[in-house]
Amino acid sequence: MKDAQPRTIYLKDYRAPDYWIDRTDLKVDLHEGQSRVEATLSLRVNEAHWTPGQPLPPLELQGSELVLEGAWVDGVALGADEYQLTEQGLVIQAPSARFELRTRCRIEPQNNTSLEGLYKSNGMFCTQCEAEGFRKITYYLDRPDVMSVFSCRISADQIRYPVLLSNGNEIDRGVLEEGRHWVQWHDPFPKPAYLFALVAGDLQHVSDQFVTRSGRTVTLQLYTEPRNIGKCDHAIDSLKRAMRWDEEVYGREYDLDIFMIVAVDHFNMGAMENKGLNIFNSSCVLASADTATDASFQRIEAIVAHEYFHNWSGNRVTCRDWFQLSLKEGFTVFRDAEFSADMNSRAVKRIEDVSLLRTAQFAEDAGPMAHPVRPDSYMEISNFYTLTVYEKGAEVVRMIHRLLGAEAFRRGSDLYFERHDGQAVTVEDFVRAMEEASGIDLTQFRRWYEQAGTPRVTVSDSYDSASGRYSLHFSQSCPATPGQVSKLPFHIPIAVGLLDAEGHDLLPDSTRLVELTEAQQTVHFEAISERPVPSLLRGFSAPVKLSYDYSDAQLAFLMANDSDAFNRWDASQQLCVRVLQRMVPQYLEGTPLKVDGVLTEAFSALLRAPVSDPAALETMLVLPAEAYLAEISEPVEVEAIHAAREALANHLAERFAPEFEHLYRDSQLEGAYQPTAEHMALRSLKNAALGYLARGSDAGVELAHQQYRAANNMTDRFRALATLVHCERGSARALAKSCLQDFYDNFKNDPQVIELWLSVQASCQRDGALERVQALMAHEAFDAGNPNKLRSLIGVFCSQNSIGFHSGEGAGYRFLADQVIELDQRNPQIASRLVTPLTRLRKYPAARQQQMREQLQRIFTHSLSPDLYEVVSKSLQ
Ligand code: B3K
Ligand code: ZN
Repeated sequence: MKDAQPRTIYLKDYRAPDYWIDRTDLKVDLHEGQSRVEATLSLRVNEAHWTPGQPLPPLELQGSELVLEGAWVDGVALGADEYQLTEQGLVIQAPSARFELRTRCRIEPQNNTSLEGLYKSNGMFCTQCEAEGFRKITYYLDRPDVMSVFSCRISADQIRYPVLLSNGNEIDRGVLEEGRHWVQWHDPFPKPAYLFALVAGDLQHVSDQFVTRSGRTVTLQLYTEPRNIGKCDHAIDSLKRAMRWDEEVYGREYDLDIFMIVAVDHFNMGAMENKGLNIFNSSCVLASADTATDASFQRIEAIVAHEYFHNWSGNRVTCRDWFQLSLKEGFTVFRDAEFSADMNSRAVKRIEDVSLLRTAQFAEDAGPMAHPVRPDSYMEISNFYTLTVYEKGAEVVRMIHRLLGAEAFRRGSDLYFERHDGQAVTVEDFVRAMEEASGIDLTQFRRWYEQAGTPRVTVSDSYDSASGRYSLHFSQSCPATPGQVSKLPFHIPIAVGLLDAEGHDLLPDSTRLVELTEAQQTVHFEAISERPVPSLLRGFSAPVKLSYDYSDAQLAFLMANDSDAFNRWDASQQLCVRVLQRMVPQYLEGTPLKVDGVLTEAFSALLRAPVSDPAALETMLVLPAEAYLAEISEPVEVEAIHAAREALANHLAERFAPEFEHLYRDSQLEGAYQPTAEHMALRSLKNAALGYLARGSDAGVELAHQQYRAANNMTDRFRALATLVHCERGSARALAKSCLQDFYDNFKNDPQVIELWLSVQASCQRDGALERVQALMAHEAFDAGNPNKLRSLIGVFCSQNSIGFHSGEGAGYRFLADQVIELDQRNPQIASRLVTPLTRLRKYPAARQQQMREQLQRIFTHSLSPDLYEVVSKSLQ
């Protein structure tokens, strides 16, 4: 066990820095062996912490894995007794209230496997500084409330690294001896160090332009390795749409003359919003019809927009400290979700986001790492880039939007951006701007930022036909989470509709927003002519678990009639969940699994109605995921859930074979591939139908094979492949094998396609899954140094292949523990993310729980990074 336990940092201990850094001038000299970083910092004491005449506080700079070669104060070299090197960094005594510190350090980016700080990916140099990576580049006040004007001079070999990029504008360049060259960059906007970026490589770029609404021309450039130059158009188009949208919806214009994106193969997450120089995981930016699925086209559009939107929500107005992370992330996810909803199907986007929230964020909220949207403590901040901070944080902003209305929300965001431009601020500043602009009191609402856990809302109703009064009785509670035993009531906006017997809305304007603020609360609706069916939490107006005792027939009624598209989908899911939950005990008792008739009838109505919205229909054909069914079960009966879901899917496949065949035929598209919302919707419906057809008959399997061979785009090809690989029918076996081989042979040089190839195999639940995953780890396509490959294979297996991961008397748990222990030495951030499935141990029956615990304990006997230490220790508590 590790003896030096990482320190816990508390929000309540926040203190402004003792010094500010007005200017940061970097000289980065890149080499294959040792690179050099010279940093000249213009320092100024924080006058709030110092009275003239008193001794100046020591300057404590953070630094990690740096070799200090020299330090100079106001041009004079410091002697060995004039500075201290500590475990955290470098400490010096300030000579005066303002001074200049120059340091020179050696670093070895080529040996930096953590992918944090300055590192190498496929021969190019790149950086990732958020949250605390800049301290691996030079000694610095590496905290977001220290905002500085940066300049950066990069020098490197001219042949290997013809392209040298940093933030802001290129202001000069020149040639040096020995085939080297340099480029000088300057960023006029003060920024925290986490937004610094540097790239050096043999890259090509595509270029475009955007004219802002005030008439300025901005150059847009996307840099990539030459082989990927044909995969840039979609990202550039997405960027232009995002720039226009932010002007129209938020009145925000881009501020520099150039906006650059660089695609990098080795990257710990999706992308990074460095000022003027976004760095992207290749899989989140590169796309072509032949190599990317519709899902990745949409993901790219969303992530490009997300990073772009950070230019205001994150960069111009940044976070005071990392506890405020959701200030930029929750707000920016809300912004990108609304952008995607405007570009595509609003209902489908909402359904996708809510599915993720309910499956994964609710699980996080119920697990050992549960934390508020604004956490109040952490050991390692990298562990807090979570679904809670991002997705629940976005839901919290969405609730503010709903409570205020679009116009007042816009006044609030204008006030926030204008008042805090160039500042590092807090969630409180954001909420206050919203309050001031709207006149709405959000005092109680702030609890959403402070209290962890998913609130439960239980609803019952009563109707008095004599007076025409219909009443909804609400009660709310929130389960205990680590460190928070009891919770106060939340301010919960609940959008309610009431349907008459014909399925029409009874309320004027169709929906009323109920604001729940008490633990128990009753709301009355007057002049209601008949007992209605309530449609609750329309559009998922709050991130809660709501229950109302619907009958199966009422759910089927809502599924067919609700005017709220989200709630039609939700009713279909709830009905499926009910049916599946009744099948779980049948499986455990060994009795035949029975599908209830109401569900069959509801599907019959759904499939026989004319298709008005193919995308929405597709979402209703997708059964609740096993991971979602697991989240709502306690204990999780893995095999029973799987068997029930399979039985239901097979039942629908058999019962509605002709309908699926029609859907399949009617959704065919002619002509060249287009990643438009309309075409994507038809493809997704067609491929959902194909999945059922292949379950239902050998002819369906053959259809999938034909589609695989004839496809003119990656969506159809990959969905056909996935259908074959996941199909339980004997006739699919050989076809799956040959198509997998064919797919590999055709795409082995394309990393993004190989990620799909790995993930489709990792998620295959047939017997022997662990052995297949282990064999793939030895395959030439796998690279344990690349996070995308780790996620596609190990991550997908452990989080999406429940049968494989939980089978073999804990063999899957041992496997994951082995991987995590090894990986922690190289890349702690990824190790600590991959371990997540083991942290859910308390959801499982005793025997499995014990096996999972043993593996967590085994991990804990090793000397761990702070990242993994925090997650494992909290899971074992
Ligand atoms: N802000 C980055 C995430 C950085 C994660 C650091 N471990 C990407 C984003 O959310 O836009
Ligand atoms: Zn973000």
